[in-house]
Amino acid sequence: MINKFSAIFYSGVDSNTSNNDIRKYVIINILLLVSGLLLFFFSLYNTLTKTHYPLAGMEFIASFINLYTYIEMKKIHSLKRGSLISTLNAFFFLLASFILSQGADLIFVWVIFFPVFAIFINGAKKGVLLSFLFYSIVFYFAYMGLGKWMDGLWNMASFMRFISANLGMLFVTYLLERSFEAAYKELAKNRDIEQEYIVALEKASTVDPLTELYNRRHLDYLFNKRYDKAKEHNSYFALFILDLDKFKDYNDTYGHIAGDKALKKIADVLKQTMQRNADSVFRMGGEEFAGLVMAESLEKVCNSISNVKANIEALSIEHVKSSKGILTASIGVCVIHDFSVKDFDKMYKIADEALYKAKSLGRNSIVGCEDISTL
Ligand code: GH3
Ligand code: MG
Ligand code: MG
Repeated sequence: MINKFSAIFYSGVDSNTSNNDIRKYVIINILLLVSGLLLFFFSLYNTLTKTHYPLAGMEFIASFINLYTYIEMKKIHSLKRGSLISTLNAFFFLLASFILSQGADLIFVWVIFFPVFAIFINGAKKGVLLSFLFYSIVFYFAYMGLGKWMDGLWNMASFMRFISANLGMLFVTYLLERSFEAAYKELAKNRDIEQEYIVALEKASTVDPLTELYNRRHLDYLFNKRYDKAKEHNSYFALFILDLDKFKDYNDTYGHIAGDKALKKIADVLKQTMQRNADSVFRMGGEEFAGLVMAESLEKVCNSISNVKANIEALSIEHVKSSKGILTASIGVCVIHDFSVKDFDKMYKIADEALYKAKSLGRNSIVGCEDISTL
């Protein structure tokens, strides 16, 4: 939660803005607001007490640009524009006040802040280049002022001290920025890794690893969505449970690995057959699958489910212990057309009972498709 005080320099940037950009954004705001206010104060001071009009006028203009950009940044969050305006502003204002003041009242010490802003806002490389450009002008004028500034007290020793202080600040700021950049890069890398984990976890929590069908947990979620959609379109809505016949025998005869392969093939058939609703087939566990079907007539619901059974048969997976000699499935269905009660458990129970009936009727059959249930 952002409190009012910290929001002065930070206000709602995009949630996918990088940490490094957020830092820049905050520094730009600090520069714009603080220097905007300071400049305003200086321009008043210079007008009222010093009658140093050119400087005062310049300060007033700079103050206006700073404060205007500060307010605008809160609305449009344009880092590019903010960086450009604040950097140009710092560059020209500091330079102009440095040159115009001619060493008076030590106004020129403010130039020591240039690298702090230039580097933090524009990054290490660009910031250092800008600082060098800035300081070559500054040092030139400082050199030209030798023996003249400060009533002639400005000498070679003060010039050298001035240079070392500024370059010292530049160097320290550069090192700081490089450290920040390295740290933020590391953070961004970690964020990417976390993102990958989240995607993998999301998948793991909804998808069955063997068949890549959605799992039981996801059925609960999708049931609600599909139910609402069917209700909206006043369609026929079915939940079916599909259980492979004599699959224990299949495993015992052909081995567990062959069993897994068969499960994958069946899953692929389910996906293909139900393509129109590809995300509506699920592996419930073991050799049991489920599906959600939505269609405008009962006939279409039944056709769709019959196709599933027929396509499994068409695979012709050998199963010597089954009565047909191939792997088959039994399917129990619950169809509704009255949407006054939303009850997954009840639909599941009806479909499960139908499945039990299909098994007891000799397997390889569909039960419940012709009857419309009320919940
Ligand atoms: P029914 O026709 O009555 O459904 O008989 P069934 O043998 O299919 O039923 P049962 O529930 O007794 O057996 C299910 C078998 O499915 C037990 C187990 O060997 C097998 N099975 C369950 N999960 C897996 C799996 O992930 N891989 C493999 N290969 N087999 C599995
Ligand atoms: Mg079975
Ligand atoms: Mg079973």
